[in-house]
Amino acid sequence: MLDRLQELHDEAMKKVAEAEDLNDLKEVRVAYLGKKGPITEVMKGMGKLSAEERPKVGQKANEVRESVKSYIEEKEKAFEEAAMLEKLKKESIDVTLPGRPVSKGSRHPLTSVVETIEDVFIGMGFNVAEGPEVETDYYNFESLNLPKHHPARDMQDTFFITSDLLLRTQTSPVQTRTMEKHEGQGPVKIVCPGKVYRRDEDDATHSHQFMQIEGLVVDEGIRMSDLKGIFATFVKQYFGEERDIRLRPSFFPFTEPSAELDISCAMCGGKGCRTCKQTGWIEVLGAGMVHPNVLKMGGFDPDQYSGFAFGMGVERFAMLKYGIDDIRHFYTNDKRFLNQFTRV
Ligand code: 2NL
Repeated sequence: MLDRLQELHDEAMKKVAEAEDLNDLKEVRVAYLGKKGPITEVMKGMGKLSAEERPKVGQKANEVRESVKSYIEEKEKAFEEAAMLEKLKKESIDVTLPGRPVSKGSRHPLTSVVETIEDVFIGMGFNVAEGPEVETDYYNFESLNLPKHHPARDMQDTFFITSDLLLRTQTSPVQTRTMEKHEGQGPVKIVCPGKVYRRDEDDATHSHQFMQIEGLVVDEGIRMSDLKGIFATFVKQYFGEERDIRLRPSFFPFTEPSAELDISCAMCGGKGCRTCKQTGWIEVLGAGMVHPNVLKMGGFDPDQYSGFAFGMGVERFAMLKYGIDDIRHFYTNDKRFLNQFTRV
């Protein structure tokens, strides 16, 4: 029996030595050390042995098992290490390879125009205020002297959400909200940039959603000449020193008197051309003295306070400054368009 065990040992050791991978080792383990293996088989016959021989065979069997087992484990470890090394080699990263270039984004032209305009007004002591795009009928219309069924509401076709909620048609509601916060105490000096919405057919010069900047100054003794002075400074800083301005009478329900601001045409220097339709002037914004009703609803006493307000379309300013011929370029995100503004 001892000889048989030694024979099995040598056989198993040879197979382990010949094993080429983990799978081969598993087969040897199952074949020789498993419950149905020959060593177990030999040990089952131990009952027939004498009391003297039994422990010897038992010891030998254990020795054989241990020896085979530790050889298998040793080789398993070696295979695993080799596999790991192979894997590390395969997955190693060449840190000296040049990186792939990441294309840099840039400010959207509308964003940079808004920021430029904001900066000019901040330089004249204005604060920047923002507010919600979903507004109530009260803030968008009523507080601006546009009661329900007023015909001038039709000037701004509106996206209604409910009978009382709507997408703001101008950023003026931010201004009436700011007036309320001042609780009748001047001065108020703000510009309000933001998206506004109107039910319009989109074409080269109209969009149902666009950017607006409105401004509001309320204090004691504010006059039309203050408005004109602020505009003269603004236009020269934004469009260039050589630009002239003029005011033309106009109408808005929230201002009285109201005016339209023109700037002298840069294309022809005021002589008249296609861009200015032969007038030498280009209309850029609407403005006026804040209507007493609007001051009152904003919490200001119109006998003590007066103010001026204005509103401009940001797209129009960007189009005039950069010679863009179609408003839709701002929203279609064509990189050939956007890439031209990486440095503004
Ligand atoms: C335009 C003209 C304008 C205003 C907006 C305003 C705001 C308050 C009070 C009075 Cl809180 N007025 N805003 C005034 C005049 C004109 O916008 O053509 N916008 C595109």
